[in-house]
Amino acid sequence: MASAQDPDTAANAPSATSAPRGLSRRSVLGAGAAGTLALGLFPTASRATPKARPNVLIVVADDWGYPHAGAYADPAALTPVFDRVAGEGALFTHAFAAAPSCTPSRNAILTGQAPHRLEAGANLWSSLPARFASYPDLLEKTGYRVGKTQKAYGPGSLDERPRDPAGPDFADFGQFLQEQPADVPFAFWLGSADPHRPYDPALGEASDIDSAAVDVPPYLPDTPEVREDIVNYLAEVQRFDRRLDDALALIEDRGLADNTIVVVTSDNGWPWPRAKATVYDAGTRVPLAIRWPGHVAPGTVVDRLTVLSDLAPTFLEAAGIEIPADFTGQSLIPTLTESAPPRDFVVLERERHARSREPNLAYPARAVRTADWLYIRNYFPERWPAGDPDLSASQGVFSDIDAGPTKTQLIDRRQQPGFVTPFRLATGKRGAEELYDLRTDPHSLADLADDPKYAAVKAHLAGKLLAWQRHTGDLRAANPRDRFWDNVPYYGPSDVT
Ligand SMILES: [Ca+2]
Repeated sequence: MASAQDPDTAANAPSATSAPRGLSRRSVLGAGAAGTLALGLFPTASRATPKARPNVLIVVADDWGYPHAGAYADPAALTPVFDRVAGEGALFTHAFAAAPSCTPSRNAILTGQAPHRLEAGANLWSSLPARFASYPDLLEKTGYRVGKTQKAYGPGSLDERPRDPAGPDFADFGQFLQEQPADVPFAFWLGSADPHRPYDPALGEASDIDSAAVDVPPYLPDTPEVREDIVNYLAEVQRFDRRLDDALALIEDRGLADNTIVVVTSDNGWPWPRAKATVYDAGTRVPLAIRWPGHVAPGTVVDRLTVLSDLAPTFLEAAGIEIPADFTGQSLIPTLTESAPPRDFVVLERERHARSREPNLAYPARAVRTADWLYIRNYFPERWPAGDPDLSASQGVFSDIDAGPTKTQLIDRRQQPGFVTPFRLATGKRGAEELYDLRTDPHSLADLADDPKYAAVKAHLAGKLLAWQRHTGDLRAANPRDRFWDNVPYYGPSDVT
């Protein structure tokens, strides 16, 4: 068991071990320039009153990856509304989904927990046992009105719960607000299907996005077809951004903007080979902006490592509610309102994504992401990381990669120059450990795990991971090749990725 004396472990440990909150924490840490700005503005748990409690609006894209926004200087993405939210609040440059897959990532956002603590909920198309409370459930108990529209929890079965853990469903945010009482705070989840595949080429053609300007990362072949595929993705990102504009207009027209925390993010990285459903940055690193007038200084840029399980405790603390001691996420309020100490690492993970390996096996992995390094443990390296290559035609191949023009071309031309390496990077088997120096290799292309020069770094990061796993009750700490997630029910169709 890790001890509280171990700063590396405490950096990403359950909130029970973190410093006291509110004014006591501020006095412990001292108030820097940002803290001075915020001092006295944040309603601490002891001072919050029902009327002061902020509304919470989270707007969640589906498969929108970092750095595909204007605020991150992407050369082709057009996201003026996201950029505005970030400029009026905080832009996070190192935010990570807890898992590179819809269901476990959304579960982590909703519960404040690392996916491995959520039993079946670490898998795609799974279930979430009722004993895991969501932040909307906890807010509702203290008087918040909660609701959601479109994709929130899931995909998966809700048979074990009374309703979606994000709250009751509404046709849209406008309908929800029409019924909103004046003196009651709300928490709303605005889900979107953008920019999840499949794409409509007409949307891309109608956009102003320049295919010559798009950034094709080095793990993909740079072809006209891939560029067009990226344009079509960015067109859906742009559509998501317009929808965000509509939501902001609704709260601004009603005079609610000043007391509403607006969070804009995504559930996992973009749906490309060696991206979504991997624990490389392309699968886990996501856009994140948080606007909270009067609490977060405009133009704040947060480089601190952040994981989306941090959002639930953030919302609870903002509402003046005690954060459950077993949350692995950490409230972002100290980061947003004062100078929080650096976080040494975050842990990212995956279990079963699509139905991709007969007989419906997972590809379990855990990753330690520091500012400079990415260390990965693959617990079943004999399995195919992107899915079996030899399934029947009806089920497709490499089914952890979403179907689309890039995947089709990559497979069709896999033996041609320019495609061999991207195909291997996307589909080839991986070692039991991987190690990447992100300072020189931001796309994690050159695995250093077997290089003796890096043995000490690898051992150091492996130690951090194991300590954190023990601290958070990950069954893979004691039994790395446990079969639990291979065997839990899968509720999705067999041919969906
Ligand atoms: Ca997703």
